[in-house]
Amino acid sequence: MSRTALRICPLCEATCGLTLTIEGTQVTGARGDRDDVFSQGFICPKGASFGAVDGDPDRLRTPLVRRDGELREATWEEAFDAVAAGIRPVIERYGPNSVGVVLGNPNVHTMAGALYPPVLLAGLRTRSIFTASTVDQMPKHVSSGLLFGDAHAIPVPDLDHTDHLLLIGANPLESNGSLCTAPDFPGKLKALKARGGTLTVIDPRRTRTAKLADRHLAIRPGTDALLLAAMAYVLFEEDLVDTGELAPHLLGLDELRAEVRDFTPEAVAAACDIDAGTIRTLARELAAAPTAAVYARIGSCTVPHGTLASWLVDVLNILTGNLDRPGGALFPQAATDRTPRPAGPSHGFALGRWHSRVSRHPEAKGELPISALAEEIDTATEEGEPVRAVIAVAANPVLSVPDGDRLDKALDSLDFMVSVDPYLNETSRHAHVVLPPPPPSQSPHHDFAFNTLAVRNQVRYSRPAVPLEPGRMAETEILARLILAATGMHGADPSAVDDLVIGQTLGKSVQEAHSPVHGRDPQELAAQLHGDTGPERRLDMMLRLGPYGDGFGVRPDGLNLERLLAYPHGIDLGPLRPRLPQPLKTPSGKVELLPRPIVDDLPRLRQALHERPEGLVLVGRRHLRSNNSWMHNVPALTGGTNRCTLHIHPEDAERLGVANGAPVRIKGAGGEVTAPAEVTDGVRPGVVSLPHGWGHDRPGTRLNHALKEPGVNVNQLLDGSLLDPLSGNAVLNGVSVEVVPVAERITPLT
Ligand SMILES: Nc1nc2c(c(=O)[nH]1)N[C@H]1C(S)=C(S)[C@@H](COP(=O)(O)OP(=O)(O)OC[C@H]3O[C@@H](n4cnc5c(=O)[nH]c(N)nc54)[C@H](O)[C@@H]3O)O[C@H]1N2
Ligand SMILES: Nc1nc2c(c(=O)[nH]1)N[C@H]1C(S)=C(S)[C@@H](COP(=O)(O)OP(=O)(O)OC[C@H]3O[C@@H](n4cnc5c(=O)[nH]c(N)nc54)[C@H](O)[C@@H]3O)O[C@H]1N2
Ligand code: SF4
Ligand SMILES: [Mo]
Repeated sequence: MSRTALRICPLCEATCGLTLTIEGTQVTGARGDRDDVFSQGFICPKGASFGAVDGDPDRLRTPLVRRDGELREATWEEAFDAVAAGIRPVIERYGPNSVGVVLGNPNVHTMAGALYPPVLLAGLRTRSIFTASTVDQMPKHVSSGLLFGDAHAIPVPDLDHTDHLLLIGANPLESNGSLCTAPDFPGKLKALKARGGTLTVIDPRRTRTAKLADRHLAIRPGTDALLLAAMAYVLFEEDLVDTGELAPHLLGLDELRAEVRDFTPEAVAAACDIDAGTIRTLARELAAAPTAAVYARIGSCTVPHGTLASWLVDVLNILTGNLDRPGGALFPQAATDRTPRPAGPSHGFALGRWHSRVSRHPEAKGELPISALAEEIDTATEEGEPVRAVIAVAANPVLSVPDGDRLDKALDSLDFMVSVDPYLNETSRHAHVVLPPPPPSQSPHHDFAFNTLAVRNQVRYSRPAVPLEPGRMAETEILARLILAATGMHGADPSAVDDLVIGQTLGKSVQEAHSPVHGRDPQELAAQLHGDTGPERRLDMMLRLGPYGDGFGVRPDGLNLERLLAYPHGIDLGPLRPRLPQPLKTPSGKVELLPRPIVDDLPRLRQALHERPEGLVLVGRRHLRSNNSWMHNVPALTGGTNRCTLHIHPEDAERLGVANGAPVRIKGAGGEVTAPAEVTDGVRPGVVSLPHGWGHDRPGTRLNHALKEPGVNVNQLLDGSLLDPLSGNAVLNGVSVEVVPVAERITPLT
């Protein structure tokens, strides 16, 4: 007997609604949910393989605990005993900073990852916090923090309504979008063109997205900040600046004009490999479009001037009056956002409140660069204790961050390590305890993070599609128990964690004048919460306090969990709407166009006008059927064009004597790897491209399919020393490499 169940897809940022076919407890099929209020039936090959991802036989079913050097199956009780026994002595002896917390990408794709890590960090009081953000979007957080006073206030392009999209360093036809949650991103780009709009793509590779564009410019990697600064220059010089309704909310426009003075199109052209005339055209088109949005992603963030590029993206949106207006770039308003407070000055955003111990990297958003994780473990200094224990949740830094070989050794040297991970992989194989979450079909889902980045306001919640298998523990409970074990409350009831958060949140809310529950009794409010589990009660609380909420009865037709459950395909909350000045949290209460740290970093960009490394530079790429480092174990998602090959332009291949399909050695500052060359003019001359997340040939893992075609780890080419200084983000794109053909061994004829 088969049945169907609805489930929001957690496999990328697009958050499509799926209709799963379930036989017994197995997911045997997945199709797009046509009635989903947001995705309306869209699905991609990854979503269609949900059942295979979910049912991968290599997923761990029970905890593993290291005994006599070997990871062995254990009970949950034994596992949490081992966690408490492993972490507490380290904290007691060496202090809180000796415990490193490493949070990986899938935390933004699970309810557990949204609700519990903040409690863990608060409980541990460690400053040794490392997340995937510093190999990804930290520059955008920092620029938003500086411009708007809130690192999480990230404007997203109004894809459904814009007339002109300038898309930089992103390839949504493969990635399905990022920091812009939009199911069917490809369809939205086609619709933009169908309604007469224009698409410009800036990317050193001629990607599938670039092929859709009206104009594709193959920029030299790492130089987007120069290009964007020159566009800002042209807007000022040609009197095209028109901030429209934004004007009263802006601070520093004249100072900005002075700061971009050196970045003339003529001055940046040679560095970017884009001619001055074209740069002027880009600026004029942006200004002339009835509405327009500049949107940039990975290729603009994981570079030496990531924060400046991220800042300039919003500067251009502001100078053309496109920030916060329909068709431009707007701030979404999610159902679980905090109760909006009245507009006005706030505390703003601080950077560098403390520094990493070894290389003195400034913190950003409370995090240290994940590139520095290895050295924080393996290097002693006089300042303080190295990291001696690691708690890794949904993270595979051995493959995702620079210099995995060094990290391998560092992790191996720890006193204690626990991984919350469904796989025994390149990173979790170092753990003393592995706590495996259930597969997504057995987990509830709500997109706390992605709804704050969605191109349309909406809210959806899926309960587990399949009941928890016997012997399984929900990831929410795993993390709650982990928090208790790590903070000296081992063995307490895990619901204590949810009750604590609920008590604190309601306690604060009743004291806030702008809260709908101002002056009420927190206990009386807590008693009104609905939900079968702690996390559901927390979701109910957030919905009720949120911008669309029922305010615990104040707005009777407002949102709460019960109402949301009555709409299994979700509730549409309308298109993005102008919100300024309410989201601003700067000390001035305005958009601070020219923050001090930006001014201080601009000389470095001026210097880049004259820099041009000799030789080849490396960029990454993503394949539609991939997801960072953890989907190469699913046969349905591997093979075909999804391969770990080095894309190289025919001119470069010829000059270097590289033949299509032949192995080449690629050398970088952190090491060298060998991969087959794929000669293609899809990448511009002077640039080679190797995808990340590969290199599955390390011993001691359980990834039977991935092992068959392991690929190589591109991040081994990096030594982790190249960072965007303001954000601590790793430089992963535009790094110098050397490529040499490997002399193929000649097999003697017998
Ligand atoms: N060279 C290069 N390197 C890159 C990038 C690049 O473009 N180029 N991209 C960077 C980016 S953007 C990112 S986000 C990072 C990602 O790097 P990571 O944060 O390390 O994320 P993943 O590689 O996706 O690995 C995720 C881990 O979570 C586990 N996992 C999967 N599902 C779940 C779950 O439901 N619960 C739990 N607890 N664990 C789960 C997987 O088994 C895996 O171990 O990589 C970065 N690295
Ligand atoms: N299929 C699939 N989807 C994914 C993921 C995945 O691994 N596979 N990962 C998810 C994650 S964690 C993230 S963060 C998002 C990322 O989503 P996107 O940002 O769309 O990621 P990419 O597809 O890597 O696109 C980055 C593009 O930047 C280009 N580029 C490199 N250097 C530069 C440069 O200096 N300047 C410019 N202008 N362009 C440059 C690259 O050629 C590449 O085409 O994707 C998410 N979705
Ligand atoms: S686009 Fe992303 S969310 Fe949608 S089905 Fe594919 S992987 Fe899932
Ligand atoms: Mo990412």
